[in-house]
Amino acid sequence: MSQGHSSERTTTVRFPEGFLWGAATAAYQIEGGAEDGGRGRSVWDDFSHTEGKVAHGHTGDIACDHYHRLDEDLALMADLGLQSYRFSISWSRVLPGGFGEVNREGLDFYHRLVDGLLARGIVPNITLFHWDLPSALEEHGGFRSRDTVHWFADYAALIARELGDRAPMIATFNEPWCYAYLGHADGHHAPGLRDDKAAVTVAHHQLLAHGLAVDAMRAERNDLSLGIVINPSLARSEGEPPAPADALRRIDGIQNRWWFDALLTGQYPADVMEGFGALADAVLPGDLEQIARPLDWIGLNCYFDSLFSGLDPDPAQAGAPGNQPVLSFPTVRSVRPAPVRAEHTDMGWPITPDGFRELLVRLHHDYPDLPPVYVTENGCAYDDPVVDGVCDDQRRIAFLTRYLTALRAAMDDGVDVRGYYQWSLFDNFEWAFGYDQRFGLVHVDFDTLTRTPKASAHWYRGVVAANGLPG
Ligand code: IFM
Repeated sequence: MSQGHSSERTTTVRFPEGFLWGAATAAYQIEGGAEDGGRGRSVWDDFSHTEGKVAHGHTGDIACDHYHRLDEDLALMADLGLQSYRFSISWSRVLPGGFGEVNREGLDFYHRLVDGLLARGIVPNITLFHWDLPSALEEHGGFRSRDTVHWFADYAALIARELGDRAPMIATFNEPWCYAYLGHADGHHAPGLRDDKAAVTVAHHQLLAHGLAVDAMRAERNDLSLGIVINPSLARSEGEPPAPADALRRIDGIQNRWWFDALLTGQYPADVMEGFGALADAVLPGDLEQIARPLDWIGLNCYFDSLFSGLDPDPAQAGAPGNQPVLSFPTVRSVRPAPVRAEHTDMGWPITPDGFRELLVRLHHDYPDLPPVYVTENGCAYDDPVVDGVCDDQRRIAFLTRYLTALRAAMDDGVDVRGYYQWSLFDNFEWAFGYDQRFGLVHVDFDTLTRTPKASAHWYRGVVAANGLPG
């Protein structure tokens, strides 16, 4: 890889000294090695091996084969000049049964990863749960069961004990909204349920598990830097008929306020609780106090504004495909996803850097106790081929330029952002989309597993080195 830009280079958008630049991945999306080293199964193994759940029947069995290519991948990270690497731990690799006997071989993989990062001057940023719940726990009711909350805290304590001395930056959950609602309300993700009450229960139990895990980890070590990763998104009306304001407020409550209110104010939003009614029976006295433990930082995964239209009242359109209510939001039945905008990524996601800035500023204003922020994910899917050894993904560079400019503007507006992680380091297993959606800075050929840094990887190396966007 070329040496890129020097830190002396003139930049148009500079970030504060000490700003941390990284890239992120998740265990099931890259590791592979599904059968290796004593790893237990997870709900994503079961889901992806169920016919019809994932595009083309793709699975994470091999993925990027990161489990077997650790040294090559560490060298790649160093070559990219990454200052930090955010990864998740496969719970079932270290605790095949979810609790009880530790799988030393699995744990050793993460020891090697952490040591390998530190040897290259890269700060590890661990996520404990990125959706791959051990199947053994799903058999006990998964996060629908309060028992799992305690097993998660035990698992967190184990990781703090084993890795916390060298990797103190630990997030409990990644995007608990997705695991709750995509996994349990609309069935698009593992474990594939369609049950609103289960979804709300899982939303709550993840937060409770977070709070217990924070205590359990702090009991192991008092020098950890603990956080959680949320995926907030502005809910907006677009198109005709307009989405009713009360539905947008409810969506905002479920996607955004539920998490931030609980974590930072110790209360769930009253309007959301009222809307949920008996769906929220899992919330017991004392839970909110446990959830609202002080945090060292909060991770935000930001991609796009959520755009909705109202349902078309024309009876002829009532059952038409584009007129379906948003199933993954319990009790929201009067809106549908807005038509895909002209300006979108391969995921069909709108490109909304102004919304990104507005969202950050809003969180800063609405939550006086918002801890320092890391943008733990941001990125885009584009399918650009490798031609003569080059993957010229100019659309990704354009996208990132706009989002990083918006991020810097939000910081000028007062938001305390300490770092930014590009999603993702590699093209990888994009959940129900299989390997169709390519988010990586590094292209992966899923036949040969050859890694090819894209143009954006070279560009990002320059951003990191210059601590800002090249002028
Ligand atoms: O790939 C996912 C990741 O696992 C969680 N955040 C969003 C990414 C893109 O969909």
